[in-house]
Amino acid sequence: MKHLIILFFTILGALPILQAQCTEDCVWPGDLNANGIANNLDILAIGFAIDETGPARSPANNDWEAMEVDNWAGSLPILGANYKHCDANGDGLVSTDDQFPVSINYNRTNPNFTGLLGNNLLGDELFFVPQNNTTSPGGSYFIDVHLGRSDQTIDGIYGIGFQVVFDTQYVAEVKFDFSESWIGVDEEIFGYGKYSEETEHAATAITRLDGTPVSGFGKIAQMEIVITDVVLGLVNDTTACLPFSLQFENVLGINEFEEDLMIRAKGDSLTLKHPSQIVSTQNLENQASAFAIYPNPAQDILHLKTDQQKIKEVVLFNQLGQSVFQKNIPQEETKQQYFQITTAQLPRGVYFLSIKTDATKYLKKVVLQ
Ligand SMILES: [Ca+2]
Ligand SMILES: [Ca+2]
Repeated sequence: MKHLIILFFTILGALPILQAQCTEDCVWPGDLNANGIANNLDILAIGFAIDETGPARSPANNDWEAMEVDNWAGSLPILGANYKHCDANGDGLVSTDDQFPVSINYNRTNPNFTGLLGNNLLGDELFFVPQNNTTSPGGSYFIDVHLGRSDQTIDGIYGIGFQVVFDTQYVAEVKFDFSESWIGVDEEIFGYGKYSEETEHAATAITRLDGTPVSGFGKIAQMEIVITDVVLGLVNDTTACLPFSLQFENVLGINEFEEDLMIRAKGDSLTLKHPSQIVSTQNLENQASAFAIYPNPAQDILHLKTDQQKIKEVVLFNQLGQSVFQKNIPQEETKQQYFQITTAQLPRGVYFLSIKTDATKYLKKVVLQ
């Protein structure tokens, strides 16, 4: 009898959760525009469907599979996807939270996929304005992305998405900042950024949320591309330089009717250098005056102190570009204006101290003796 009971519950446990088999116009969590792929351009759909409500999905999980959902009242103006697709997380409401299934299922495709949306047109409407053309291992490029020029304004844009392609072997992280964007500020817009090594590109999308397009020119976002601590080709060679090129791909700028504005884009090329070149070629000594780094030369302990800025990250690397010490400082900690590194165990010689604060980033040559 005991065995029969165990058998009964074993069979019960193996039964799949009953769910209607989807055969037509199925929802795939993260493919908001129903073109067969989850990617950054799906975020543009949120600009049209925001605050729409309809039947929730059951189960409301994020598994990349065809799910049955009853149709909602509206649909995307041109792509035609019913708004049920825009409710990517299945809670019955379209909100900016529907970005999360896009990130979870990023770049996944289903049998409906026939090709990427967006253009690769060449021109100078969308372009990079690097704030620093040169950086080194462990450093960052800060790159403003501009759309339109004073003599070539962009008229009636509602949303834009694009991918940025570069050599991902050098890149540790990419961050996007939308706080200064002529497309809109604060609650007027929603900005999305995505980077992971597997995607082999950084992707972003910005959409307005109020149904009203804007016209203008200038900065729409800033990208920070963080370079890995060690770059092969710069190790052991203080004179080496490597090109770091950036290209736009799959650009889609749309108006409030979802019509393609055929935005033309232009890439750029930056330079990666050995850290010692950065120190010698840029006047970072002046910048570093906001810091007290002492003693230098140092023996057992190196002290850092700032006047006002809060220290976020400290990395010490050797002349080979190898990180020998790294510390991220949680922002809730209060003593961020003072930090010390124990250097007693390190070989004597020249090092480079990289300090990131809430305001900027510094690189300082230090000597251990
Ligand atoms: Ca899609
Ligand atoms: Ca939702």
